Amino acid sequence: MEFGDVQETGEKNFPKQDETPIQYGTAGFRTKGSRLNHVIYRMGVLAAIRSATKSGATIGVMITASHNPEEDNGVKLVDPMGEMLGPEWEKYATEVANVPGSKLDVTLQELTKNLGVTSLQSSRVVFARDTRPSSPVLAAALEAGIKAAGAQCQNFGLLTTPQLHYIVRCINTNGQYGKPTEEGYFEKLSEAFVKLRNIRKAKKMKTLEVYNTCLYLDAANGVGAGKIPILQSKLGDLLKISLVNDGSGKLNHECGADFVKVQQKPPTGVNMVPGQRWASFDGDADRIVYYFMGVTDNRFYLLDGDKIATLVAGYLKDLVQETGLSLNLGLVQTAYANGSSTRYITDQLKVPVACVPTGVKHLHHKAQEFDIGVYFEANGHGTAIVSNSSYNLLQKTSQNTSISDHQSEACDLLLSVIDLINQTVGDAISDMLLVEMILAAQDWDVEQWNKAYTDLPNRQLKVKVKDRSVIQTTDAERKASSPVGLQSAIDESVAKYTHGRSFVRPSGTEDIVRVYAEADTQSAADKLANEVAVLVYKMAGGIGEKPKLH
Ligand code: 16G
Ligand code: MG
Repeated sequence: MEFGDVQETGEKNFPKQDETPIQYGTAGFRTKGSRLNHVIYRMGVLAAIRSATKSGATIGVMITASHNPEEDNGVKLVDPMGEMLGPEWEKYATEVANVPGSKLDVTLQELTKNLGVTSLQSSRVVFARDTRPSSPVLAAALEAGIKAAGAQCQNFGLLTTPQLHYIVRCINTNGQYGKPTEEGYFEKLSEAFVKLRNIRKAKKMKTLEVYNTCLYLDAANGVGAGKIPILQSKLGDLLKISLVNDGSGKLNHECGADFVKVQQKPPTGVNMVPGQRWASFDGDADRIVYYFMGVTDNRFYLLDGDKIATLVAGYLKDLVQETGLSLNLGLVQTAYANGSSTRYITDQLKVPVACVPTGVKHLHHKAQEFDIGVYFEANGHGTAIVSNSSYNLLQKTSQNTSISDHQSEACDLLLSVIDLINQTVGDAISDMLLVEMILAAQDWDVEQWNKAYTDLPNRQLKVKVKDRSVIQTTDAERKASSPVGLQSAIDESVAKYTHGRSFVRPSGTEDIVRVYAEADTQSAADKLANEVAVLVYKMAGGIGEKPKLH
């Protein structure tokens, strides 16, 4: 097919800025915002092609670099059901982003020929952006790309990443999943939340002390911050949110879910009082972690993705049981899941656990194997998904007059819980409401929630190497298959520590190798992490300063 003036406009207005190759990684392209003009223009064209291969279904494009520093930016494509771009297309995205400007036309022609695409007239692309200073300019580049390709486009302005995923799914299900607007998103979530909270009130169960206190929320100065007042206006007194890092400060700077999780401390500058319930979003609000300061010991406690996963899985398991239906529920984690959480899920909750490589696409994919699949990365990205057949069965059963009231109520309750969940992708706002609802349902405060199990102390380190691809992994990243000898050396180190566990993997987002270690004490975990970092440095071509043993 012909690409009109796509190449000409690209060369003129969005020329390639440098020759350093850029790759569509685990979460799209991510680098300095100033390098992305041409990449994002071209992704507009690619999204139009993707739409054509999906019979004109709407494709989403989100401009954000999540938890990265403010000067970075990025772009990711959203597939028709609100999932992340099919992994088989990552190579096309990489190719289109990297070809010289003068070869854009021929590259696109070849690609469309191979894909059997002959027209982009009925392609549809919707897009949104986060609050980074570079985002408006990049959004204009994207729009130019979509229009140059001849596709229809709609700009949703400032949205969180999960809101855009939601909207894409609503559009492509003709509104079955909800109304395809930000208003529709808040309506769906808040209606489900209010309903679930009122069911409890009607039953006159215990007073919910936890609800008389407010939730303190660090919004990382990101796009999620601006959404909280909208949510608050819909929830009234059912949940009081006190916002910090509300967008007036620097994005992700010493705040946000990533900072809190990695540093294992509160955002800088906040005044935490023991017993208060705190949560942090990341910059595009697709991750959330909770935390608090112990009332008796003044210590900082983190309730990360693993703790959220166990809370959600435990609650859903009980509810499924009450429905009397035999729906199989499973939980998906990555190697970063704390060993204690995996043990708790297996031994106490008795829910099957699967482990997959890092990256939402792997977790989401695996979770689809269950009737109800809960997935969370330890970093706070996660959600639950329900198969269509299970959803239909629940709907049918809730209206079945020959079952007990208790059973049909449980079905109804579960359907509302499902409405509260953004099934397309991890969503900080939806996860927050889910956690708040479950805490209320259990009459738990954060300390009680935290008591379910005790995290093993752990440590993450980064090692710089010449070429991180020399590290290859297997067994869901839990074992290194290359370089030869590295895994047996890691095994030897691990064997010296009680409850020791460690693995290494090349980062998908930074030019480094990540080391994870856990053990029975913090100093043992630190020491093990250091030992393994030294092994990586020695055996995988470390550069720069050598990691030092504690
Ligand atoms: C990306 C992934 C996240 C993963 C992280 C790992 C998505 C949407 N995001 O942010 O799931 O935990 O990369 O980063 O897939 P790393 O490879 O640098 O450790
Ligand atoms: Mg994010």
